[in-house]
Amino acid sequence: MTQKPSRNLTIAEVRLTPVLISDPPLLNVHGVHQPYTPRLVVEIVTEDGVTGIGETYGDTKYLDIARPYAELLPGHSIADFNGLAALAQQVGIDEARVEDAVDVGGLRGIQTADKLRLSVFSAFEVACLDALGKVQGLPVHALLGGKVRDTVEYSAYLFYRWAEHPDGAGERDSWGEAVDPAGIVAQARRFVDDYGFTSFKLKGGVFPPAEEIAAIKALAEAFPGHPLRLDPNGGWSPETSLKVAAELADVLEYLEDPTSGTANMAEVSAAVKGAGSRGAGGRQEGVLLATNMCVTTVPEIREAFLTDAVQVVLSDHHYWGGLHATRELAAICRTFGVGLSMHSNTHMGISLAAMTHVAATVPNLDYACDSHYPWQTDDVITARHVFTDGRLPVSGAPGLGVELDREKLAALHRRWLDDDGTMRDRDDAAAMRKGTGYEDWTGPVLPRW
Ligand code: GKR
Ligand code: MG
Repeated sequence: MTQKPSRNLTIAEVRLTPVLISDPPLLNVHGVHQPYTPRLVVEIVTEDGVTGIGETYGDTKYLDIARPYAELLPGHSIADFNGLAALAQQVGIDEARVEDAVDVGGLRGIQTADKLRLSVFSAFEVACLDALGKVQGLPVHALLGGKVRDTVEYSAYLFYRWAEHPDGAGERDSWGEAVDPAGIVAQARRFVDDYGFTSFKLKGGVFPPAEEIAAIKALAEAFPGHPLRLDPNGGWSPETSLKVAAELADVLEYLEDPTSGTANMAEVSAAVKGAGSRGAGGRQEGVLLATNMCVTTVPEIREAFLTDAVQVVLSDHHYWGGLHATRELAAICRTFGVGLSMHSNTHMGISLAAMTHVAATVPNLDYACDSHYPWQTDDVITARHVFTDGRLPVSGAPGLGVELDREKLAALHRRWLDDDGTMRDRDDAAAMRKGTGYEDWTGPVLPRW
């Protein structure tokens, strides 16, 4: 019997389109989101004319890697994931520039040349998976080994926020201000009504801890028994972290990055063992500590796990280097009995599709995933994802199961072209300085409390 000839998997063309997407004035320990944030859309076209798409950060430091990397790809196979990853190592990065580059105050952990490369490579890997899935008539989750669940649960990502950006810049949405417990509970109610989320994460590190404790207690009262998380992005000292942990031990699913650095996290972790409801996950006593700041690269895993600094790691396929790498991280976590959740920051529907596919394949993804998606009104896909009961269905369509809307892509790219340069790099501290009373803001000196 003759076999059908396989189709040509060779990369013919790579297209990179930086865009600016609107973002509400969400507050965090470092400042406030700017009215627009940069993302990069990657398209990979095979010699047979099949196109795959991916998405990642669009700040200058990522574009500076994506552009030379894209030039290396024509002639290589979309199925050669290891080879394509190795090629990324050929892109030279000026280490000094890595340290100097505008960053979001370490909200996503350390900044290294390798992590930048992985953050760029991830979008290309997703685009190749999308294209390969289309060629083979298989969804991305099947290329990763198959789904273990039909829907993926997401949590409501609650933010303290202003009603609008300073000076009325950008778009004004209908969410209004949330700067106190009542505002946070009202925001949570809308998340429940509009999307059906049943677990909640509050971005903290914005107000003195007593106010954030009050907000979590108000959520616990309004939504009894629902999983709650608080994440001040390393804004507290170990002492403050312990006080907050003691106050919230009975209601928190986990406490995320209360303090900065593995050593501080290990100190807090050791002290909260035995205090409260860490047994909720059935593993240990005390408040569980989670991170997307002190374990964001492979070299950081060993110390954090051996010192029991964290009990939950938030994966993120962007900076871990793609969907295969996320599955490797999951295997390491499984080996050490460390739980797995998923991190997010401002993104569009291509990334959400990729997050959902990989989450569907990981048996030990024990927690509802984070997603900023409900805060994003701009997208480049033809049909936006719709949450039902806080969940997204796992697509069975070939590839990612989302299609690029070229008109929307062009419009958001036009916004990037027209920008005077101020929005092309995310800078929450600069945005904060525009707020009334924060003119001298340079970002927090950690610990802030
Ligand atoms: O977008 O403000 C934000 C978040 O604080 C984000 O950047 C963090 O990286 O959401 C993230 C987190 O969980 O730390
Ligand atoms: Mg976090």
